[in-house]
Amino acid sequence: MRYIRRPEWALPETKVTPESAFLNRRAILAGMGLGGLSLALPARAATDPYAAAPRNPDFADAGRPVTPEEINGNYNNFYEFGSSKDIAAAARKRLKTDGWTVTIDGMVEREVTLSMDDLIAQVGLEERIYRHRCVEGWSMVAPWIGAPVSKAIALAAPLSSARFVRFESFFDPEMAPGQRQSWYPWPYVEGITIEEAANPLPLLVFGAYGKILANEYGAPVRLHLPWKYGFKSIKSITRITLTDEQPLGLWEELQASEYGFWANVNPEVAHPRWSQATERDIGTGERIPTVIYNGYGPTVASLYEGNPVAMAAGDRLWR
Ligand SMILES: Nc1nc2c(c(=O)[nH]1)N[C@H]1C(S)=C(S)[C@@H](COP(=O)(O)O)O[C@H]1N2
Ligand SMILES: [Mo]
Repeated sequence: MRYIRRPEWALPETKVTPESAFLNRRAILAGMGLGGLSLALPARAATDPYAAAPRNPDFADAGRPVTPEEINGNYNNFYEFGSSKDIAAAARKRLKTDGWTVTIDGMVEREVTLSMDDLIAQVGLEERIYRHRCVEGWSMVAPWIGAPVSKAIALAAPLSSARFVRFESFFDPEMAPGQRQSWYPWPYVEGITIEEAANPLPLLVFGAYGKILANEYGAPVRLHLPWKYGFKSIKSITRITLTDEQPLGLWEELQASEYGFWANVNPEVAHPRWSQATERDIGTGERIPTVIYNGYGPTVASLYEGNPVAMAAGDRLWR
C-alpha cells in the first residue's frame, strides 16, 4: 500500500481523497463483518446509533490507512487484564459493563452521575479517525466514535477555580486479575489541564469500527488524546473530577522518570530506555518517522507556548 506522507497531517484543511475514503470505509465494513457488502450499511445505520454516527470531516483522513480491526483488537495495552498485548479474550470474558455509570464531580456547580445511554444522549456521537502513538514505539489508526470531552464536562458546569481534569478507571480485583497485582497503584488514573480539556481534540470514546466499543479498547467509555503518548488515554472511565491539583497518573506514580504528566509525542526526546524518533504502524507493519505532537501540532501547539517543559522536552523529567 502506497500513500503520500505529508510532514503534518493538517487536519482542519484535509480534503478526503477518494482513496482514503475507500480505505476507511472498507476497514469499517470489514470490522462489521460485512466484507464488501456495502448494501447492508443503510439498513443498519437506520437503527444503530454507532453505525449512524456522522464522520467529522475535520478528522476523516488520518494520512495513513485505518488499522484493520482484527489487528487493532488483538494488540492492546490494558493492564487490568494482563501485561501482554494479548488481553482481548480476558477483557471480553471478564469486563462487565452493564449498569456502568460515569460521575463528573469535584470543582463543579452540579455533580452528575450518568448511565452510558444518558451520557451519550447528552453529548452525541460522531466518528473521528485518529492516530494513536504508544510510548513503547508502536502506533495505529482507529476509527473512534465518541464526543468531545469538553461537552461531557460542561454537563457538570465546572467552577472557574478548576485547573485540571482527573480521569479514574474502575477498581475491581475480582473482575480484573491484573488489579490483584498490588505493586500497581490501582485504579488507573490520568489527567490533563483545563485548557487541554477545552481543546477540540480530546475525545470520549464509546464506539469503534462502526459499533459499540469492544471491551479490549476500554469499554464502555475511554479517553483518546491523539497528540499524547497512549498511556494518557485511559480506558473504562468511571469518574471525571475537576480539581486544582495536578493529577498523578498510574504510570507517573509508578515510574515518574519515564512517564510524566505532559507526555506530548516528541520524536526529539528519547525515552530513557529507547529512541522516540520512529514508530511501527501495527496495521501496515511499516516503520515511519514520529511527528511532533503526533501530527496534531496545528491544533494543540498553542497550548504549550510559554511552557518549555511541555513543548520542548516532551516531559519535564526526560532531560
Ligand atoms: N485503564 C487502562 N487504560 C489504559 C491502559 C491500561 O493499561 N489501563 N493502557 C494505556 C496504554 S499504555 C495505551 S498505549 C492505550 C492502548 O489502547 P489500545 O489497546 O486501544 O490500543 O491504552 C491506555 N489506557
Ligand atoms: Mo502505551
